[in-house]
Amino acid sequence: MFLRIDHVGIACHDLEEKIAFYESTFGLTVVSREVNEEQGVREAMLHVADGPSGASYVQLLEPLHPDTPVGRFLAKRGEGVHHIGYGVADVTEALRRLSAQGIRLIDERPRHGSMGAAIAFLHPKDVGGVLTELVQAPER
Ligand code: V0V
Ligand code: CO
Repeated sequence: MFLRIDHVGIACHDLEEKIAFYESTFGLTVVSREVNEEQGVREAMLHVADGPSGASYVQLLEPLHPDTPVGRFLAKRGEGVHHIGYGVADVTEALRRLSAQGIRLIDERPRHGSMGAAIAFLHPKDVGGVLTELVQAPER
């Protein structure tokens, strides 16, 4: 079902500060910066590597408000890994199969994600405490 790890989402208080850290420490490059009002985040994608089924990234996430998924996460747990995003060929089909297996879907239908992707989240309580995101990259 999974093609690759598309990105690791990391929650932080100060996006620009964390971008500077990842650039200077690991030599990563920002390829996209977006505000996603629906998800309540300001986020940046930093390119890590290219593979046969597409690229992988680190996604740095700063909450737009405290009362958002990432805002609540920071208040409860502090900065750190927030979710794993797996690349899939067809997010709608993946949701159908996972739902049939009894996995609780946060999103019944795909949402708008970073860099034009279609995304959907699975509930962490049904994935061993890991917030899991499905990512269908746009056609190129
Ligand atoms: C919360 N919980 C988590 C978690 N966030 N567990 C693992 N990983 C996380 N990131 C646990 C939390 O400890 C609670 O467990 C329980 O889930 C309910 O949490 P809550 O404090 O009530 O928090 P809520 O109201 O935020 O609900 C949690 C969920 C929510 C996961 C349902 O955050 C959500 O809908 N997330 C999906 C959307 C999202 O995260 N968007 C931001 C990334 P206990 O304490 O009861 O045991 S946007 C993105 O990645 C984009 C745009 C992209 O990739 O393109
Ligand atoms: Co993400």
